[in-house]
Amino acid sequence: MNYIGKPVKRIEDPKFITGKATYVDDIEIPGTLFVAFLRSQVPHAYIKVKKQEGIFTGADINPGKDFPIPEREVTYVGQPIAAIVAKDRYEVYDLLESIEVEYENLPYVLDPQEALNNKVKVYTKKDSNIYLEKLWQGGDVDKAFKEADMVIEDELINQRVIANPLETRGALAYFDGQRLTFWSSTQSAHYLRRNLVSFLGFDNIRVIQPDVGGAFGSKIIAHPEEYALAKIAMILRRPVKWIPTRSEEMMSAGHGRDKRLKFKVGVKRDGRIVALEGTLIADLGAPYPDANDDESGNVDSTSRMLLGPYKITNAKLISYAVNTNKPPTQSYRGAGRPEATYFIERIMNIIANELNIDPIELRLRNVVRPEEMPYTNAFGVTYDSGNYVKMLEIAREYYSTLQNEAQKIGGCVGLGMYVEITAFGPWETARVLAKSDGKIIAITGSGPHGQGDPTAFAQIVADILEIPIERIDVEWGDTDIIEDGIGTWGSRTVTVAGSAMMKASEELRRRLIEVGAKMLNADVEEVEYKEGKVVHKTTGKSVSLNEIISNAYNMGVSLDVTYVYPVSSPTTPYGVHMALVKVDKETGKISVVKYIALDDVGRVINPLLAEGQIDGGVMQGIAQALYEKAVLNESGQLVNATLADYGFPTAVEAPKIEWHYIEMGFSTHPTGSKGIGEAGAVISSPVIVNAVENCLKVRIKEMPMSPELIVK
Ligand code: MCN
Repeated sequence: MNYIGKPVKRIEDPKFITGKATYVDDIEIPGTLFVAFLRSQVPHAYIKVKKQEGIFTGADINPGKDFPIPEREVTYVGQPIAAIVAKDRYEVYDLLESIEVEYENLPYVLDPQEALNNKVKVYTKKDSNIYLEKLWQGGDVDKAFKEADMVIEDELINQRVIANPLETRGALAYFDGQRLTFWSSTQSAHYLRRNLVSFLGFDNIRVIQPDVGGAFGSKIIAHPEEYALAKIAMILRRPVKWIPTRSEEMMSAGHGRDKRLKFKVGVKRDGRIVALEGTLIADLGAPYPDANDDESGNVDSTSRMLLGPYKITNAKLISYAVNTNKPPTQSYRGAGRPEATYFIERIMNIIANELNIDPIELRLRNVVRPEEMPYTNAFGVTYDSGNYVKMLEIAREYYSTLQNEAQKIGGCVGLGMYVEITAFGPWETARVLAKSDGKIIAITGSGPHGQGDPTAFAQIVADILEIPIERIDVEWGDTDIIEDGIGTWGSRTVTVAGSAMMKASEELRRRLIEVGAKMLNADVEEVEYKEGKVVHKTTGKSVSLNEIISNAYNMGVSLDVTYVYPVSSPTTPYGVHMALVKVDKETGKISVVKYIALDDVGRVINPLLAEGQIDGGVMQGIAQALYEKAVLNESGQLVNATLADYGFPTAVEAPKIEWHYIEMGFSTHPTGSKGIGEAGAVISSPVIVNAVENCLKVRIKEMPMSPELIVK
């Protein structure tokens, strides 16, 4: 093995750093018309859009239905209600003003707690605002609380935030009379294609994912505007492009998080948790009932991971996913796991402070022991492997150094531990083929968009085929080049798509040996594969990869392998993170001075890429702790819908982030890896809040910890 485990620089970077990347808005087809969407100004109303030339309403796009463009009922501010087409993007935005809409306002509800009582209906067509109500339970909570020495009750809020990738969503659609080609800034070309096929009832569709300027979960779903654009392209038979403005994006690309937990925890004097009970309320906003994805799927993820890495055998949770007349929430980096980690790690900090126990000691008294692995928690999730005790012991050293530094500068240290689930199924595809010019092409069915997975794939293929990495071209993001695929999310790509890539390469290697052996007039047992050559074990004669490739097809052997890797179970990375913060009590300003991350993600394929993911994820969580919140006013309008108003962090706010990977064993996937793409975002918010709470000695119940909140 030459490449796996090494900090190979990203092979996809040269075009980005030389300005040669192609984002969807860079693609120009002559004669393209621009599309803009008029958006609802009110949170709930019946609408009537006046039919005019060049305007597409729900009746044109989806007759008789309210999705993707409502024909009659709007349920949140920012919902697209009509599309207009013009020759250029400036004209199209001016023309939006010419669309006449009559609103018949309806009662609306914005507070999820209030929405639960169903007095005001979010959708007139639905009797209940409760999308999902679920009881999670293990052990005997009532009995266990009687054994507690202390019971703590409180409520914690994980606020609504916005993913905000630098590149907004956007798409270009062209129907040539036979085939629809659809370029989109998406996290999965295949997933988008499946959705367009089912919406249009037409399957001659090719979806292309050009370069993508970040997504963070917001480009998983097929957005209403994308369905509408595809339909408009089919009607007009001309290329049509849609690129939203930043404010539209912030309003309507889908928000993240927005969950609150009322909890009651029973502990022994020594800090052992004997029982945990809670009510979780997740605000879904108002995704249209026909939409294919929303935050409801992630509410289960928050619920089942609420117990963290701890052995809490008596636990009970009622979770509600409730609709309100707000913009929809959806997957945002971590998709439910950051909220779970936030709640349990805040609870741990509160217990540590109440009982005056060292935070590492408290966690050591509660974590699942290594001999209990694989461990299934009280809500049914299996943690596949790991040594939480050892991780905490390793963390102790870093923690005490950080505490010494804190003392010197008058700062405070916060700590958190997490376990999360990554590498979701159900499967992923890879295609590895040898071309007649000697190039090896590796194609993935997933949809990387900044993580660096293509470099990791090249490393994997190069190692299996024992050839220089430069011989490998990695391709993705086009439904024409590989039969099917799932996508990039849930920190699944290097593990699931990487395992598919590994298996496909192994099969290609097997075929190369088969052909090589035939060329050497030998049986496969008589030859061996070595550094891109097939060598006869006794005569020492060999044939090169290029020679094998040019002979294979004559021998009736295809060197084009597609492999579908089925995922039997996800895998659970874990770690301990800590931060040193300084709080200026006079101005309320909080500075994160240093951040240390210790993570066990199984085998690390490329430490440079993995570390980059930790840096970005940690910064996103710090931003949630300190700066970010989607602020909606009393009529459900997003009031900070610009980058100037929203607390978007920059490099200036980024602390020194130190990453150590603590490899304590491989996962059972062929790559041996566990995902890392979301870990930083999963754990860093509570680490920062815990640090500030330790400084202020006041219980913190909400984020962001803005200067106003601190000074108060
Ligand atoms: N890696 C590794 N060894 C491991 C685990 C990961 O070397 N044991 C490397 C991989 O090679 C890959 C990167 O780390 O380069 C992330 O891999 P993985 O954990 O498989 O996660 P995914 O590639 O599936 O990324 C998804 C994850 C998610 S869910 C969000 S949201 C997110 C994130 O990635 N969005 C991002 N990181 C992002 N980074 C960028 N630049 N842009 C986004 O939109």
